[in-house]
This record gives sequence, C-alpha cells and structure tokens, in this order.
Amino acid sequence: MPRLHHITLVVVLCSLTWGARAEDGSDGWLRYSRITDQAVLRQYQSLPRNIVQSDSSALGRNASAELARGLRGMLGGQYKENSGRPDGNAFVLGTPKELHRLLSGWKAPSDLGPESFAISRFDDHGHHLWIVAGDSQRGELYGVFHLLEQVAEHREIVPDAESPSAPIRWVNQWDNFDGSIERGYAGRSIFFDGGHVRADLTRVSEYGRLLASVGLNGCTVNNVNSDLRTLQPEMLRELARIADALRPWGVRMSLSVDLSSPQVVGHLPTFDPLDPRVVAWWQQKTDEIYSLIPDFAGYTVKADSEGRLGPSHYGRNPAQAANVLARALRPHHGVVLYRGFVYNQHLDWHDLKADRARAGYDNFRALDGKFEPNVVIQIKHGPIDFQVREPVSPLFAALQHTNQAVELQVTQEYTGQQRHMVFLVPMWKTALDTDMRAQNRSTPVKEIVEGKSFHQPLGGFVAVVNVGLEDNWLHHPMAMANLYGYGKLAWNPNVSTDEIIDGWTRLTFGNNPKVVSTIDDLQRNSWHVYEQYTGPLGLGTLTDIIGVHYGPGIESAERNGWGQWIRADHKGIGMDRTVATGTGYISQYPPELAKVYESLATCPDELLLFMHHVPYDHVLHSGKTVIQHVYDSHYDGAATAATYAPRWQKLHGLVDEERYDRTLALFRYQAGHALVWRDAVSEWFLHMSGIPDKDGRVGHYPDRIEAEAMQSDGYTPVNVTPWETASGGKAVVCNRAAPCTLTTKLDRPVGSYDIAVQYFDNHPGAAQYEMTLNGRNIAHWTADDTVPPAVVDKKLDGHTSTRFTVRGIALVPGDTLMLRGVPSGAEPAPIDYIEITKK
Ligand code: GCV
Repeated sequence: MPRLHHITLVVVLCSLTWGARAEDGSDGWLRYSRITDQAVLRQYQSLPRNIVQSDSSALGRNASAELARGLRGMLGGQYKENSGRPDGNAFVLGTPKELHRLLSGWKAPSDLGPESFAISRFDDHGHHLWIVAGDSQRGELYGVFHLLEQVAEHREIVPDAESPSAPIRWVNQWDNFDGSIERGYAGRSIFFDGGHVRADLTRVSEYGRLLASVGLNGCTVNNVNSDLRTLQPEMLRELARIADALRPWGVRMSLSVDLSSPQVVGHLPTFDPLDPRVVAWWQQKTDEIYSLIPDFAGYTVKADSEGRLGPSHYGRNPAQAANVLARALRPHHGVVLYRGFVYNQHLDWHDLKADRARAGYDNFRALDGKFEPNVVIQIKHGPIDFQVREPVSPLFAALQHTNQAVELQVTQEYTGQQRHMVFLVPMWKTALDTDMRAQNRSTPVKEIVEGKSFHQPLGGFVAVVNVGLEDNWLHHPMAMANLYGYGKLAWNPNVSTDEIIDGWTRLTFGNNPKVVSTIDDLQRNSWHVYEQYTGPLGLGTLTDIIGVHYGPGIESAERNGWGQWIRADHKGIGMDRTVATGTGYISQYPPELAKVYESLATCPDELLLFMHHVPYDHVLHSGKTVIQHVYDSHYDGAATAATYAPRWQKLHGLVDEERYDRTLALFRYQAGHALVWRDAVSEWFLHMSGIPDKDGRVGHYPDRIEAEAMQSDGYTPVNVTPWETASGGKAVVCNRAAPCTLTTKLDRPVGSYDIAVQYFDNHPGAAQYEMTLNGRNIAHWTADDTVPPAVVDKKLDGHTSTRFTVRGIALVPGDTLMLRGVPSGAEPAPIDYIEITKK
C-alpha cells in the first residue's frame, strides 16, 4: 500500500475509533453523544456559539465549560467562552447581580428562590441572548444541566424556571478508609484506600458532576459506621481534599461522626454530651473543620444503633446529643443529620409484643420540638430496613416540630445488589406519596420532608448510593437509573415515574424509539417483579438477613434478636402489629391511616403480612388464598424475569456492544437466580404449610435430573444449608484434585432442547465445567462470577446458586449426557441439578 494511503487510513481509523468511544458507562447519563439526525439538528441551528460567563468563581467557570462541552459533543462545532459584555448572539450565565452588571435592561425573575434557575430569552442591542440565571452559581449550574438535558432528549429549548423542593438533597456513601464499602456492589471506594484519602480524586470530581447534574448538593463521604479516626487532625486534612474535589460542582461534603470521638480522638475521660468539656471539644473540633473546609455541610450521626455508642451510654437522649453538635455547627451554617435508625438488635423473639418496627417512633416521638433548628432527623422510608416492601415509617407523621429528611437506598442492599435489575423509583414514589393523614388532613410523606406540612425550615432527601471504582459506578448498566431517579425526585418529588425513566433512558441509551420503549418497559415494572419472587404481601425480602442480604434465606429472619421476623409456623404467617391483639405498632400511625391497617377488611394485600398474622388459607382481596398467592407470585415473577434477556436481545445492533453484552449477561443471570428464589420460597412454604400448589408446580419438576441421582465419578453428595436453596436439599461436590464427572442416559423424544445446569459459583475460585453429549463437547464455561459481589462466600447456598444454559441442542432417546467439573482452589465445582426443557 502506498505510504500516503496508509497515513490516510490511519487517520480515518483513528477518527472512527475516537468517534465511537467505548461505552463503559462512566459518563452515566451525561454522554452528550453527537446528534446525527438532520431534522433534530435543525431545531438547534440558531443557538448561539458564544458563552458569556458573568462571574469567575470555580462553579461559574464549570457551568460555562459544561455548557460548551455538552453543546460541542451533541451539536459539533466550537463554542467560545468569555466573560465580557456579549458582542453577538450568546448564552449568558450568571446570578442576577452579575447579569445586571452586563445587561442593565434585563430584569431578574422575582421568584428566583434558593438554588433555583431561570432560562429566558433576551434581546440586547440586536443580539439574541439565552440567559441562564441562577440565584447562586449552583442554580446557574443546574440551569445549564437542564438546558443540556433538553438537547440530549431532542426537545426544543424553551424559557423555563425551576427550584428545588427542599434544601437537603444529599447522598451518603458508606465508604471505609481501607477502601471497602459497606453494602457497596461496584468495586472499591472512589475516596479511600489503605487508610487514607486516595491520591487521585478524578473519580470524585466526576461523581460530583453526576450529582450536580440532577440537582444533588451534599455528600457524606464516609460510612455511618464511622471510623474512629475520622476527626483526627491529620485525617481531616486529607478529607479536605475530597471537599475540594466536590466544591466546583456545588456539592458540599459532610462527615459521619462517632459520638465517642471526644473520648477516642480528644482523649477526654467521657463523651457525655452534657459534659462541658465534651461541649467545648465539639465546638473546637467543628471550628477546626471549618478552617480546613469553609463550606463543610455538617455531621451525619448514627448512634445507639447496631453496636454504635451513643447518648444512651450516659442516660442522655438523641436530642441532647444532636444539639451539642448543632450548636457547634450553627455559626458556620452547618447541619446535623441525626439518623432515626435507632433500635435494639437484641429483641426477645419469644415476646409477642416485641417489635423492631416500633423503635423509631418509640425513641424519637417524645423528643419532638426539642431539637435545635439545624438538626434534621434522617428517617429510613420504612420502619425496618430498606425491604422490598414496607409501609412508611410512622415517625414522619409523629414529628411535627422537628426537621426531617427521608433516607432512601440507591445501593440495592435488599433488592438484588445490582445483579438484578430493580428500578426503585416506583417504590420510592409509593412511600413519598403515602398520605399519612396527620391532623386528619392531607400530609403525604414528600410534603412532610419538604417542610411544607408542618412548616419546618429545613429537611429533604438523603440516599445511600455507594458508587464504586467500577467504570460504570454501580455495576449494572440499568442501576444508574436509580441514582438519576433519586436526584430527580429530590429536586421535585412530583415528577412522574414515566418522565424519570424516559429521561434516563434517552440520555443513557439514546433516542431510538424502540430502544426507549423497550428499556422503559423493562425498568418500569422491575420492582414489582422482584417483589413477586423475593417477598410478596409485605413479608419483606425473604433473604438471609443475618448475612449478606442477597439470595433466599427464609428462616434466618426468625428466632434471633434482629426483629425482622415473619412469625411463620405450620398454621399461619405474618407479624401481628394490630392494636387489638398484636404489638400495637399500628397505633403509631395517625388515626385515619391506622384504621385502614388495623382491619383485615381494609389492609391492602401488599402489606397484609407486615400488619397481620393470618392462616395460609386466608383469602386476600384478590380472591386468592395467601398460600396460593405466594406460589403464583413467585412463578409469575420468575417467568417475567426470564423475558428480560429475550426482550433485550431485540435491541441488538441498536445499543453499543459493550453495554449490550454486559446487560444481556446480567439479565441471563437474573433469570437463573429468580428461579433459585422461586423454588426456595415456594418449597419452603409448601413444607411449612403442607398446602399444595393448586397448579401442581411446587415440588414437581419433571424436566429435572438431580445431580445426586446421576452416575458419579468422584462427585460426592452434600447437604445444602438452608435446605431450600438446593433442589432436594442436596448438591454434589468434587473434593479431589482431578476432575469429576456425572453421567446420565436421556430418554427425551426427538427434538430441540435447552439444557440448564444449576450449579454454585463460589467466590473465590474459578471451577471449570464441560458438558458433552455422546462424547461431543456441547458447552464449556468457567464459574468466575462474583455472586454475591465483593463477598467471599465459599458456601453452597442461595447466594451462590446460579445457572448456565446451552440452547437448541438436538436430542434423541438414548443420548448420553456427561458433565465434567474441574475444581479450582476453594471451589469444588458443585452441581445441583440439570433441567432439560423442550424448545
Ligand atoms: C451502615 C442496615 C445495613 C447496615 C447499615 C445499617 C445502617 O442494617 O445492613 O450495613 O450500616 O443498615 O443503615 O446504619
């Protein structure tokens, strides 16, 4: 090839490669991908190419740079940024004061509240201007992201103004200084490593940008189970670097602090919040923090909960503790987010009146009105702990003279840990829209936390996010919809689920109608589907609650002090929380709502077993019995999860390969794991109730061959615990260095079949599996997934059970199928069963 052509080809290839940048998910919903549709481009052709930034703060500069970056990415061409008076058509960014300096004739909108923005058109000396005005630079930045979102969704840019629902719109990260993340499922911490703040904080700044783009303004960067070194002077100096990285995005850093710090860090003989030395210590420590971090947002406090020390140690209450911190923060405009998650984890299971759900109300109700004005009680949306379904916490209606924030969880601790697709916005909206009827009037949770219902000055929204170092932040490409959706709801809790998911999909995967409608549909229903196969009727997630909270582990809920009981016996199931015969929890709700929950006639089916103990043959409003509902919902949910992969496959070629492949693999995994859930829960209920499934599915698996029933060379049977997480309660393992085999003769009629192998993928270890048919290799795979993620689990159980399916295999009677397992390290190539289904 002549040299010149060679060079040309290299240039062309380079630009092609550059144009088709790898879609690893790191841009989240801020992809700014080039618009190629000419009709769409035409609607933006009159947009200015000049950007005038009227102020020179870091935030202001970021706002104009972001506008240039976004428009350049989507529309192409160059954008000039400057700060002088516009000398042509331009975007002009600024606060009213700065804008007036440049454009004396421009009038600021009268209702530009805190952090709000207004986008308007203005003609000045014949120049057509788009003004992005923010009441502060933060508002300006929000206006820029809003404008860019319109373009990315191919919408017309129109004058618009928005303001946030509430001042607190924070995220919490449960990151530890060693770099691990409690309940984090996407790799290690972006903030910490090896006991220190990371040297490279690029990802932190990128995270700040993502948060700002959906209007979030605060980030607690360390675990609420706070490291006792957090407030040491040298650690604070390191932490200040994180605040520096977040500041240009208008995100203020806050820290989780342990209330024993005056003793541990300050070497005082006490941490009693009422001791004057302790009061002085908090004052001095807070001043020290502000000298390093002038915009420090405040403290997040977990105390007297799950082993953390707290004011109860000295017979003090949460208000006495919170107020000491609040008084120290107040001169600096900082706040205390004191968590309402205070409960006794050593409850007496034998006591039928004991009830963990009561704890929030019981601990805080009497303190209403006793907190300083810069204290906010941070309340998990349900009274237990982020289960797949809970009623809202009664504490929201009980605190009428205290600031409140609702705590949600983006990290999917009890909802599939970002290995299952579960779009949580519908769940959060159910909670936020719940009308608590406090004072016998409309008081939806969203309006309580916004401060509207009881006229509180502060309040808002917090979500535990736990992004990690993985490229795409949360592991599952679909999971970022939860972070985006959380931000949108915190900004405006009245925005609809449809609007949120549609916006996210367009920004994340583009505007192709087929792509948009497919992803929107998949996401929209995914919470309901997950609830169907993991814990219907208000039972909560039927997971291993004293372990990793991932796969099924039904009985783990019972007979311990944690109080996530389902109180199942051979006759019935459910927590009796009624006033009449139960724990009295229901009385914590305002009377109108309590009345609905107290009566079996009005209690909604989806919360029935949270509120009542009933026999298995109790008939629901739907007309089904409880037991049949449990069976049906598990079968229906797993069947719907099995449709995700084939529906996704219809998008092949319409979505970039990287995210397409990753999502497909996760959907296939989810389909298999939904079956693990389905079978474990249904079998367990069959065993407990003794009532058969009227459709004859539970306990009857005609297409299965148990591993322990196959002819073995080297494989030995083992009992699996809990028993319901393996078919027949047993599996086989290869406990020798050499490979083991299982062989069986098939007698299937001639036809095409899918052959699924249910096996266990332990972590660590990478066992190899091979399947042969009449000596011919038909499949080979490695068990090297991290399921459940980031947790070393050597056990065979509901977390590690998974499946591999080989499709479209032609069978005739008399075929010989052989499975060969090659153990690796701690992984003995375990197998549960094979299932052969006709295509
Ligand atoms: C950070 C649940 C989680 C814990 C978490 C706790 C909390 O119990 O399992 O990991 O601790 O909630 O919210 O404080």
